[in-house]
Amino acid sequence: MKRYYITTPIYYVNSAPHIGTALTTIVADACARFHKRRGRAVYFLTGTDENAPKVHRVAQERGVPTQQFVDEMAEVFRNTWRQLHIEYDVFIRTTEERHKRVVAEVFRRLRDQGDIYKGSYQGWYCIACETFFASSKVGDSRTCPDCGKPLEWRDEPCYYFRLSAYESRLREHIVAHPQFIQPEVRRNETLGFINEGLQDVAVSRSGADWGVPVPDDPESGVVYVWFDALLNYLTATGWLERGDAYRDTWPPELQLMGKDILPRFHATIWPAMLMALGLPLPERLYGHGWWIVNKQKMSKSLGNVYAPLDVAQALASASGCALPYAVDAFRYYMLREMPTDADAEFSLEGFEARYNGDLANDLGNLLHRTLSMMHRYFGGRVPDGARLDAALADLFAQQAARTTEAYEAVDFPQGLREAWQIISAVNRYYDEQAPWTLMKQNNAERAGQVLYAGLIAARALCVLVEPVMPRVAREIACQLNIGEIPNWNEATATNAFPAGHTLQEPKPIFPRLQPKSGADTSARASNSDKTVQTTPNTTMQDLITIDEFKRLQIRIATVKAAEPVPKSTKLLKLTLDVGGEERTIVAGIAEDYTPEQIVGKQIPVLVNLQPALIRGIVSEGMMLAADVDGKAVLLHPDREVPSGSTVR
Ligand code: ME8
Repeated sequence: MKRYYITTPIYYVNSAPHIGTALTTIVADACARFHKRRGRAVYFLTGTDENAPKVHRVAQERGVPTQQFVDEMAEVFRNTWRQLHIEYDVFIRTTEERHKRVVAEVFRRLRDQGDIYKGSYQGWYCIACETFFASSKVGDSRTCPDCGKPLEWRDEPCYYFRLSAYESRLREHIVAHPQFIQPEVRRNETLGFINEGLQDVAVSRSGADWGVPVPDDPESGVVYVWFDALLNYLTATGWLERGDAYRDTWPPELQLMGKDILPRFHATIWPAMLMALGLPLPERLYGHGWWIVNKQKMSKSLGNVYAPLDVAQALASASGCALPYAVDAFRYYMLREMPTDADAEFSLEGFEARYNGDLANDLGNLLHRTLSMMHRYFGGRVPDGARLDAALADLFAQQAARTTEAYEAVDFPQGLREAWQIISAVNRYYDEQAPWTLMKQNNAERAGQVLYAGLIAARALCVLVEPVMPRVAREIACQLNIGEIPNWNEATATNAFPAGHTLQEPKPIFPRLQPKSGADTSARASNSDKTVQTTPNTTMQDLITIDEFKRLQIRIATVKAAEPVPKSTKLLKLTLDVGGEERTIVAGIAEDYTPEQIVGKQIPVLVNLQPALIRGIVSEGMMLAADVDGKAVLLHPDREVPSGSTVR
């Protein structure tokens, strides 16, 4: 049976995954899970692009053998994906022998049939983009038209792929298959790119010693990394090795990538290579937009590159949310705010707002308040005669269908908006029907029916969010006590909870993040049975990195002398010994300690604080003490330590 074949790009391993790389992989994982849950056999491929010159260069700069470097980095990618709940079927690495055999074989075949020919190359190369540019495309600045980095001049004999010969066939294919390139904006970009005229592309690099050697002509160096990398999608099917059996996956139904690598590579060179090989083309190429940070492209030099796990971990620490659910919350944010046509701004504030608003207030609260009331009013058992009002049943089914349609179109923001309509409908329904009032009026039967809507809605959400938040979905299924996550097309079944079905005690999945100050604009108006969840007292933006912490130099000082500061009731002037160095500091502890009580004591002091003039005294640091209801309480080492000892 043909498997639904989904791919991500294979990632350059010169640096670790960031939120941009994670976006494509999370989108692919959500698509794979969605199609699996709809009953398709899925084949989900990701991996690493290891033969690139820039990868080799970074390994050399670090003084590590390149093979060792790529081995280590491939592990970093695998670990990151595992921790982000990515469930791929195959992880391919372009340094694998089976892949090198495919590259060599394709190169040979195309050369034998005249689609690859020998010539010479004069032009510019961008190492960052691993892309050749004809002189005519490069301005006087000699910087890359795509990324703006300086270009390298190349003048070398090389092989060319006859891309120009495929120009009209490519155009015809794109025009005849509106599904082939999505979203529409990328299709138009690609047609624009092709209409400028396709040039043959250099597909070998002489003088290079890392990559797949040009077959039968090693003097010509190695195969161009993009020609090599694109073929990973074919290698992973077992083409060359499995006879016709590779067709159980080929061609891919969905190839996902960022917008930068769609028009030039995946929508032109790649299908042209497949046409040259006589292979069917992928059905759909989808190019999402980019995450930008503070309106700028992410870059190491700007220091605005986020590592996905750091973001999830920070949320977990700040909110008290268990890490697997914080990871799912991160996945939710990635997909809810996913840049589709245009680029989108990634921000921690935006993440917090989605977390508090959509997850803690909406989804978490729907489950929590429904289960709480079921326990309070019905001892945690579904009462007799509970059934769903027809209007709600229709609405749930309609929203599930809309979610399905949007997920099918890789439009996760829309799909999630549609699914969340179910939550809003139940919240409105609770407010209108007020089960708490019904209970006071001794109308338990009607109250049970109203709460039954919450159960059906929570179960539907469990199904509809699974592709996006797989661990949260499992937890919802567990609290609803329904065992396995239900099948996709039974998401809104109205008879899912028989009378007497027991429910678990509710446990908050998404503890709220405390707003920094003032009103929390992300929170929705509360209604009467609002769940109270634990509130930590730090928000994510309050968290500092370990590097920021390391800038603080805290040492143990011994207090040599202490005296009151004239005309002040609060301040003491302390003379300290910090590892043989004498320092003076002014400390606000005179109301809590007399000079006699502090002399001889060992205390922690922040020694790299900018000096300050306080009441005419230069204070060269700050002592650290516990603050108990505004009173200072001294901190001491457990035992006497050499003065000047570092605190870390
Ligand atoms: O291009 N926002 O690998 P890569 C969203 N090895 N997506 C982003 C992004 C951002 N800020 N930054 C990068 C390569 N990406 C090649 C692929 S496939 C045969 C070879 C996306 O590691 C980018 O658009 O540079 C691309 O889809 C992916 O990360 C990998 O980028």
